[in-house]
Parts: sequence; structure tokens; C-alpha cells
Amino acid sequence: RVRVRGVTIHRPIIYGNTATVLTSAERLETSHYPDHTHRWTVAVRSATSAPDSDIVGGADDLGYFIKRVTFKLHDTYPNPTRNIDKPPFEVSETGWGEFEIQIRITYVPESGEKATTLYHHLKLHPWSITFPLPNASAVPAEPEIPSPENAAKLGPVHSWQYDEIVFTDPFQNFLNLLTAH
Ligand code: SLL
Repeated sequence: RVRVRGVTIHRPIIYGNTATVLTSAERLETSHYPDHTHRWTVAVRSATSAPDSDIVGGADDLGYFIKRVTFKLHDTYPNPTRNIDKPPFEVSETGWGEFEIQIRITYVPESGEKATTLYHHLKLHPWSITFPLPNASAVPAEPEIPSPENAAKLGPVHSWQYDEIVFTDPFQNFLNLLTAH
């Protein structure tokens, strides 16, 4: 196995989450967790999306060089370590609280590359100082969590980071694999 010295190759990604407020009907469906208020999805996606796609990030084009993405959820979740072995690399759950998610990206074995660890703070609330208030003097000094009704009106929350996975002096066969896509 030969390394190609002096070469760096990068692959753009986005990672993060979307979240929506559960409707009262959905809260009944998840009634074994009556305290759950939100549905969310955390994901790692390609940042080179299909031109006709209306979402940022293509769901299916990371699998040729990523073998597994491990999402480590808060210990309040059953089986908090979630291994996803094919695209889309994402986990959907319901819950009530924000927390830090560890995201571990493992590459295909022929890459010879070490895993990458990222951290994402799961965002559920549209922390807001701009939401219309009944009277101007009531403007809070600190951002506040809107009520569930107001949060639902504000729509889904999105929290995404752009990043680039950089491979330095890659093995020749891995470089071939990357450039073939
Ligand atoms: C907080 N430090 O106190 C955070 C912890 C934990 C979130 C948030 C439900 C898990 C379950 C859930 O949303 N956990 O019951 O399945 O805000």
C-alpha cells in the first residue's frame, strides 16, 4: 500500500439536526413518553447536494468512503450508542431536552484512516428575543424558550455545521476510490 505524499483531498459535509414540536395527536401516540415534546433528526450528510434537491445535503453519497457513523445520545435514551452502517447516516428520536451528541465517523477499511469525532449540540428550541410580545416593555433582557404553541408557529428548528473531512497523504487506492465518485 502506497501513500501519495503531498496530496490532500477533502470531502465537504454538513452535520447537525432539525427538530419540530410534537402535535397533541403525536404526543398521544408517544404517550408511553408523555414528557416528550419534540421530534428530531441528527445527521451527517454530504454538502455536495444533487442540483435538483431542495434540501441541503445529499442523503446517499457518503457511503462509498464512510463505513459507519456512531451517534452517542444522552444516557436517558435506551441504547444511547446508535451505529448507522449505511446512508442516510441519521438518527430520529423524540425527547424533551437538548444535549451534546458525539458523532464518530469511521471510514472504509481500505482508507487506513482513523475515525473522526465531531460534537453537535442538539437544538430543539428557537431561542428567541424577536417573537412578538403583547407589549414592548415586556421585552426580556435574555433570550427565552418560546411556549410550545409559539415554537410550533415558528416552524422547524435547524442547526447545521459545514465542515470538510480532510485526508492527508492518502493511500493510492483510497485516493482512486475518492476521485472515482
Ligand atoms: C437537560 N442535560 O437536562 C439535559 C439532558 C436529556 C434529554 C437532556 C428523553 C430521553 C427519554 C430526553 O429528551 N432526554 O426519556 O427517552 O436538559
